Amino acid sequence: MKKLLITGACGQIGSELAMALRQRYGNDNVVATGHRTKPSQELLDSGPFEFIDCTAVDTLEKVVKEYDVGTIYHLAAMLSAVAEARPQLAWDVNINGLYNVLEVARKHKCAVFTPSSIGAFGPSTPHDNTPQETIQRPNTIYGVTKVSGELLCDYYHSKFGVDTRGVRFPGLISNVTLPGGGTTDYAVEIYYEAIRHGRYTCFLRKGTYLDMMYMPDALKAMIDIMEADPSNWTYRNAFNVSAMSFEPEDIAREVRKHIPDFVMDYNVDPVRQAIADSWPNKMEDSAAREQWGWKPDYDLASMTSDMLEKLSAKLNIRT
Ligand code: AKB
Repeated sequence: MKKLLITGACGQIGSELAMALRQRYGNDNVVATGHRTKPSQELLDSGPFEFIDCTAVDTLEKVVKEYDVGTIYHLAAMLSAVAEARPQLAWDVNINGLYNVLEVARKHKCAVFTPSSIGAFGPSTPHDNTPQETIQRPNTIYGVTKVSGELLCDYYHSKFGVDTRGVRFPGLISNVTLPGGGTTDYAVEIYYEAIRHGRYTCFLRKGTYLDMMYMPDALKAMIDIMEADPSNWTYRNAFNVSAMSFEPEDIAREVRKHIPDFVMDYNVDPVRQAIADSWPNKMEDSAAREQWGWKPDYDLASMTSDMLEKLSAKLNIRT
């Protein structure tokens, strides 16, 4: 079997995807790769791990050749808030890194999964039921790299026949690895702080609706889209996938069903608020549902029960 390779395997998505792919395809068939972040012992013990830098193409190509890689899950990228603080670096990592992955895929005939994001939309995009095809004029460097990435992946498919596929992820919520500098991170932090301290100070304003998804559904989307038959697809690299939409008060209310004394207040971060305000409230995802069977399992209530149960066990704190 040709191997699968994950870039960014120590990150929020990659750390869980690596274990899910190893369980599905066999430990030795999944090569986890990272750059600077120290890999977890679980990742090191369960299968191959290599250090690469996606912005240095030879480090990636060497591993692809050595392991006979057939599919690359390219997850190494900077998230919205950290990208806004270092825009030049964000361009280098998010665009030059992707370009290198696509070039290696072209030369070695690999399939490529690349996540886009709700960040590919901007203030002039319709915010409710955001269509699959619509205005994309993001005003963040993160968004600029996401739109460019979607187009670049489409181009590598039509021009060179590279099997590129991808989705536009909402904010992702997980209990394994913390996200690294996104705008939707509040929806992860709230659970940790509710369990640890019974209170949370939210950096987004009350009433800020955003599209969100629980990590098990995101893992399912990434596996399903790469296993699906794409012969009748209309799109390839930027399928809207949606699971739930909520604002900070909704998630606080849900947490209070489990931790009745939970208190939330607000200290708005203007940078992340401006980014959130430019993003959709909820995407319309019928193309993904019709073309490759996308259907999420979790809503806010079921995600909250599972998050609090798993995190209480992980943090060893009873709620
Ligand atoms: C971020 O907040 O930057 C990410 C995203 C929605 O792309 N979670």
